[in-house]
Amino acid sequence: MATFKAAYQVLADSLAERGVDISAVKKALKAQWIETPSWGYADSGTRFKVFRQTGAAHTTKEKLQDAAQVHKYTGVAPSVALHIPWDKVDDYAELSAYAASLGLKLGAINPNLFQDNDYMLGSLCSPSASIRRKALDHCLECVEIAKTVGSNNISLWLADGISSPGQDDFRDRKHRLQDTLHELYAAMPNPMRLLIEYKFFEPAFYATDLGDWASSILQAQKLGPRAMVLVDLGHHPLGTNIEQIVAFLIDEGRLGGFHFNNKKFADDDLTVGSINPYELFLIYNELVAGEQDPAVNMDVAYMIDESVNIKPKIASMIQSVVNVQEAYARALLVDRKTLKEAQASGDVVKAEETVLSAYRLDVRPLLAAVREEMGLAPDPLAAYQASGYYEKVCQERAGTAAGGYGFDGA
Ligand code: PSV
Ligand code: MN
Repeated sequence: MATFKAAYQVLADSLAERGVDISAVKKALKAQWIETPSWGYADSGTRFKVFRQTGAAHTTKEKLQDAAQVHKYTGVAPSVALHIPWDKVDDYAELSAYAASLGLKLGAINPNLFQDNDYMLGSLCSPSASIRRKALDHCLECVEIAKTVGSNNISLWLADGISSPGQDDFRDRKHRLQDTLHELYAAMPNPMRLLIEYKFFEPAFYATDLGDWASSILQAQKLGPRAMVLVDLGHHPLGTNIEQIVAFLIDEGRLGGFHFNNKKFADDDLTVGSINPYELFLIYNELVAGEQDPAVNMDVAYMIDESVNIKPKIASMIQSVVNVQEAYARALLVDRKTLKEAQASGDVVKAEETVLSAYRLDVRPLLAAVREEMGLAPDPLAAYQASGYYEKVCQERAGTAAGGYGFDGA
């Protein structure tokens, strides 16, 4: 990174030649906001094994301390999502003040509807009215927590589904969900939003109640304008064109949230951009196209939802944030005028080359220059690794009780 200034000048000159307003690009990059998840700092793994890491966070306050490191070195990760009850505390106002003392805000509140034995047949879709009530009460508890900590997002991943054909009636379940979500939505004060996440598989073996973006948007449209769809990159069948889903959701005014991660096979929760950076860029290409369209109104909560199993958590989170920044920077540099002209004239090669040439740009010197203007080190990962924080917490946390992600049997 020592030489980033010379490389930045070359890039800046070529962009200026193209008529790019570099200060506007830098302004957008400085305003980027990427939330990180409390659970991404704790031990996690698969149902087969959760490997314990000495440096991983055990308590919610430790998770916040680690998240503060990610923000300290990247400057664009100022909020942290909570998962309840993994992050249950007696005093949420005190937790919020603690977060503020670290320079953080508390972000999306995630109810947990998947780790209670009562939910074997479902939570908000359960055939049992009393279990639906229990699940709903937990969601309402999360609304109260959101009010206390000043969060405007309830992020709902519904693990409900059925595991054998014939087990339950699809349409009855859909109606039960409509009713329970209706009550939840009614309890959410404006401007609080319900972000409805979908996932096509897991944990049910046969069908999932919110398995795709269609099932999420249908519910959102029935609820009202503050019910939106949340796209988690790991929740689609292989081969799905996620950028097209993103474009459609933007067009419908229903893209409310993002969970960035990457997958090779399924919901692997890998470091963002580690497997398919081109897909990430193409998604950002749609996001920027929406942002720059005066006819479009976008309010998207961008979050990382990763749970790497063997890499150190903070370092991976910094890699993810940086990869998201790079995807955004490249998408901001797509020559949209040329792209539109090529699309209109049917020049397929030129259109593709226009997109690809932005993807091929090395935007690291640009981001280094942006960070320098923000008073940050040009290379966040190197700066964090040189800080000695990880070695310090490894010593401090060695031998403390394992906790965190909440998988039992680990
Ligand atoms: C489910 O796979 C998910 O993506 C949801 O967002 C959960 O809340 C999160 O992961 C943590 O398990
Ligand atoms: Mn998710």
